[in-house]
Amino acid sequence: MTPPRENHREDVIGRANVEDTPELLAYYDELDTLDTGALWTVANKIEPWEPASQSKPVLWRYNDLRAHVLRSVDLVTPEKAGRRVIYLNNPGRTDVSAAVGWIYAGLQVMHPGEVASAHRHSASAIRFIMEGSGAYTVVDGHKMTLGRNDFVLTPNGTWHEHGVSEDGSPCIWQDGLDIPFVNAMEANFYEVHPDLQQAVTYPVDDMTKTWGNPGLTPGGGDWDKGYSPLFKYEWEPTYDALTKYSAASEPSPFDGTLMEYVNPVTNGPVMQTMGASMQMLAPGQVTKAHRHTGSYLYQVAKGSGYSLINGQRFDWCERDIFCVPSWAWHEHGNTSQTEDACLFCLNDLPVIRALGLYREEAFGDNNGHQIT
Ligand code: 1HN
Repeated sequence: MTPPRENHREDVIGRANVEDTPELLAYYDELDTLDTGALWTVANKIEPWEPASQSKPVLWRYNDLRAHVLRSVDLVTPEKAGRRVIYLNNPGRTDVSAAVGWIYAGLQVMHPGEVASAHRHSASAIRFIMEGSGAYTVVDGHKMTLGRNDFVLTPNGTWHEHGVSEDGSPCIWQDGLDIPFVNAMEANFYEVHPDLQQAVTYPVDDMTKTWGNPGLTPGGGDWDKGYSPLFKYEWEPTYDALTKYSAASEPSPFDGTLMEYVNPVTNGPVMQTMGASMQMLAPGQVTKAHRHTGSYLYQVAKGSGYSLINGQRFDWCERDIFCVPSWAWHEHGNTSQTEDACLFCLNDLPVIRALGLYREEAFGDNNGHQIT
């Protein structure tokens, strides 16, 4: 797939190429006793020619996971477990419990009438509702009601708790957090709410009603936090926007019709560390392959199709989750000739972009399609 480049050879001039001798090995041992090392022994590893992701491309089929997630209800209580979650453990990232790159994700279940206690931490979260009715989240006193394909932000440092109303049905949602990243930065704090529950101090869904009106911003409304005041992003307006945008524009050859969720105050990402987008693939649409830096976790919000990731094919349907590791070639196809397909994507692009690390490349050969 990736055509080998001439300068990928390890013996190229300017790259470390020192053979072990008894004298050198003894020298390395001496350095080791002083908590030091010779750079040329690790240089090629710590300075790869291009990103070499530890993460594997993985597809998590909802059909396989759903029953296991539901079973946790009989096995543990929210009081004892804190949160009832089955997390996505990428085989290349088990050391940091990540789904891909530095992103954690899990499937959480709650039954009607259940409430999980309030807490806050330095990690930020995006909760995407997969099934059920009556789910809600309270963030710093703002209560958001949540339906299928809606998502809610619980940003860095905000008190948050979740529940499902008595008249609802069992709910399953995807939690996506930047925990591995915040831990890698060694900056994670965690605190339980002193009262275990927080008071709802604003009208229900006030943030959506205030900040979620297209083309309008509240008079005198000020907001200077590092995350979006629009705590909840709803499916209906998202799907409506994609439908209109796709009718008025040519799709990107790589992404189909893609829209990024934004903070309405800055037009930038919804949070400082994690961003989100929704992309629509028209019936029968097949994209060309490209790759870019950043880690991406996809959730199939609607439809069915497939993705080729580094030459491997993954067939997906609604509610499946799959990841595209940094710098992995990927292309998508909608296998339905009548229905569109929508992919929700959680990513670390805000970090990648803010640090000037974004790079993108189109697959040049074979008319832009990977050879499988
Ligand atoms: C968390 O706060 C939630 O609030 C879910 O529901 C999963 C995983 C690790 C750390 C915090 C939640 C989490 C989490």
